[in-house]
Amino acid sequence: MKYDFTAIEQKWQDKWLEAKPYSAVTGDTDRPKFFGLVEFPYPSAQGLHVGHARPYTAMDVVARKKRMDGFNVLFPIGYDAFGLPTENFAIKTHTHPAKVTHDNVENFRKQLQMLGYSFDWDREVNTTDPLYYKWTQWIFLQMFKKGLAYKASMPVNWCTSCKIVLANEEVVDGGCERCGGEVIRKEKSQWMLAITKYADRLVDDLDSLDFIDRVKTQQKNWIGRSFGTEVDFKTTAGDVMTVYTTRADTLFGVTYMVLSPEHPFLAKWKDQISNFDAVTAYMEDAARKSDFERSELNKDKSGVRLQGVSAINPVNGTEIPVFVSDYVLMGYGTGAVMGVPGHDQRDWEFATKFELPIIEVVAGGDITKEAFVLKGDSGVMVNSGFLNGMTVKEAIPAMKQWVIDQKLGHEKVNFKLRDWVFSRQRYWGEPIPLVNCEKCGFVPLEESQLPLLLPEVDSYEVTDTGESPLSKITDWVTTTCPCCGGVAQRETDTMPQWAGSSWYFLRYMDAHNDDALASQEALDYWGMVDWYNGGMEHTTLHLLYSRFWHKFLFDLGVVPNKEPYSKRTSHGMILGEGGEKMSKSRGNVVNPNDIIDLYGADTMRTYIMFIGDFEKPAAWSGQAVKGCKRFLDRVWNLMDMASDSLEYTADHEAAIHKAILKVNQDIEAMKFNTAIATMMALVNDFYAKGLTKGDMKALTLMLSPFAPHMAEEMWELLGFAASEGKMACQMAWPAYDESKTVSSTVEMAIQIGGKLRGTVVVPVDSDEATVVAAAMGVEKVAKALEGMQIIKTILVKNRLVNLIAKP
Ligand code: ANZ
Ligand code: ZN
Repeated sequence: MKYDFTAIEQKWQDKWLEAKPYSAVTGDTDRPKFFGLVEFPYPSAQGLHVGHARPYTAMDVVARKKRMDGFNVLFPIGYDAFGLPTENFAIKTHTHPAKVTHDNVENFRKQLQMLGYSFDWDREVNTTDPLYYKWTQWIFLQMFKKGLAYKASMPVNWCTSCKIVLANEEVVDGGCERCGGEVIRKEKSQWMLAITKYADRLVDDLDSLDFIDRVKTQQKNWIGRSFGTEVDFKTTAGDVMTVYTTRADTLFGVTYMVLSPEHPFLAKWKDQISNFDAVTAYMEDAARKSDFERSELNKDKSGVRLQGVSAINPVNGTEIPVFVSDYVLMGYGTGAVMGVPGHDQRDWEFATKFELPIIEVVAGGDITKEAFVLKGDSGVMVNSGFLNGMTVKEAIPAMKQWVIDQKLGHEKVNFKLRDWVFSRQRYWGEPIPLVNCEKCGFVPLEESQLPLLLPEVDSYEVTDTGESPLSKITDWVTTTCPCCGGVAQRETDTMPQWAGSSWYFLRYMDAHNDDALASQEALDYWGMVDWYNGGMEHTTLHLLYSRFWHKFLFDLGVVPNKEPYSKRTSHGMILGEGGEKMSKSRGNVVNPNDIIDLYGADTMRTYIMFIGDFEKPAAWSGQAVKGCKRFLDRVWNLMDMASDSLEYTADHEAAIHKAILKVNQDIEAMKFNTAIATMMALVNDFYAKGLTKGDMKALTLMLSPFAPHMAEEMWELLGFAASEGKMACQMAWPAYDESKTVSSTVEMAIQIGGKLRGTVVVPVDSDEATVVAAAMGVEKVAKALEGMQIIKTILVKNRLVNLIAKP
């Protein structure tokens, strides 16, 4: 019988859609629950690509396995469909973005179903559905009411080609993340979300989560919490210059001070600074550089010394020069720093360039060559008055205390994290449900007015001023104030694409609820996502944003948990043949549809799981795809060879128990490739020694999470569907007997006088007498011992025996 994958896959996909074996049941207390989550796709016009197939197949394997383990599994999918690519495509093709989205979603759904994913299709969500974005708007309103959404005029990143404001994280190497266009700075009034209010909790609560280390580290670095001291320096200009330092211990080593080019003191000191022209010119120069350029290490240091103003080091009364330099950023700390060239590399480079003194205050390095930067706990204080002899670790708090006692400053915690720029001047996003009234200011819509629907427009192009296209629809914009009834204007900015994805996992719990984002029962029952796998590129944006929204909802009492996700893992990228990134221009993009046409979805799934270590990037190989197809063919053909017995073949028993255990553990550990290798070895065994239907049953169940269509078909053909009255996907994971997974014999090395002379197979845990007797039966050993007498035997159980002999 031929393995007709096309017919088989269609047959089972239809059956699954009809019988719904993958439905999650809210409130089922008979089974433990498991909520497995993948990052829902952006439904682009290009369709699903192999980059989706890797994480989706992985979590599908896990979900299928969890069902077999008796869990009530929630494994949902949806579409993150607002955003620029669709809007730009709509502009280009003169099609409404809603229509574009609809068509793309249809295509995505078809592709996802073709891959045999066990999603619960009744819970599908779409962020552009008004019934969905009603709740996105509702959450925003709660944030507004709690003061977490506020308007601020700020220098924003302006993409000159997309004509939109970009969040910092959307600017890559000074260019637009989306179009690569030039990004300049522009003052604009924006809606902001105060994620920084949650910064401490976003760091601290990571400790309780089962996230892979690199995710935790990246989030911590992004939030960038630093514990330091603010210290006041008197200046001859009269004002006190406050600096932020994490190294209060180095105060005796301060030889100069630096103000950021944007620091307000510079303009204020206009009359005291005798070279103000040069300072102004420097400030203008700096304004043209990005923060990224300015803070790069190893870049040539520049600056101007302020003539006529100096500062006093409070620890020793020394008068020190003050500079303006662009390596100090206004957006961090106080926008001013104390220069410690002996122990900060950027300060060292600056001091070297401007020939400023470099003082050693921590012994152990060679400051004539480079700064001696703190590494671990090393270093003892020198040239530092009352700190001398202390370690850096002791000196930091000691100096901090001195500063506090002298009323020269205080402890301070700083963060790198900035508030979230939340408005976009584009059409295809959630309308922000606020109106602006001359009398009342920004007023929230009544909740009963939600969803505030996106109005129809004729053109989606942004205006030249960069206002949203919505601003052109005057009869939509003009409205009445919910507060005073007077004339008011609707907010015309829309939300960023990150909004809808910040809470979508909650909607899956109760996807059609019109009275709440999800019912209390559903929220309580499903609780935290048990396992969320997704891309590393989402670590500092989506993953952080959604943790923030979830914490906010927790504070409101809407959700029962502080954190949304118990466990987070991440997969490596799929590269093209030859190990390069897949891209249209390289012509190395693999389309999953082509693979499905040629070999079937089960081969695609098996290959994408076999391709290599799940956490690492892996290069596509057409050759290896064929190898996986061959493996499935071989499995299929085993059906003809199987004898009728339902027992395991004695020869295979240990191997089958071992394989069941190994595949089980490997799926949990995301070692999908070795799970498949284990089954490949088992299949080889079956070919070598023959097999029973019982052997085949175990193999079919083991393979079913990976190649579900083929497994169902074999299950049926072998008669198990009839005898068990269930589909393979509804069966329990095959049982294994741990005692049978251990072999009963071991191969041991035989040494004579420490030299290897042969090996012998003996029962596990054999004693000395048994091993020696068996060893004597080995011809080479017997020969070597001819005429000799064993005077000592050294036995390493189950590994080796060393015989010491003399004539
Ligand atoms: C003196 C010093 C001596 C420093 C030393 C470091 C090492 P983190 O850990 O990232 O918070 N700094 C402070 N504000 C700055 C700004 N606006 N622009 C550029 N640099 C700034 O870094 C804190 C350290 O970065 C501070 O501690 C300050 O340099 C510098 F051996 O003060 B330090
Ligand atoms: Zn009003």
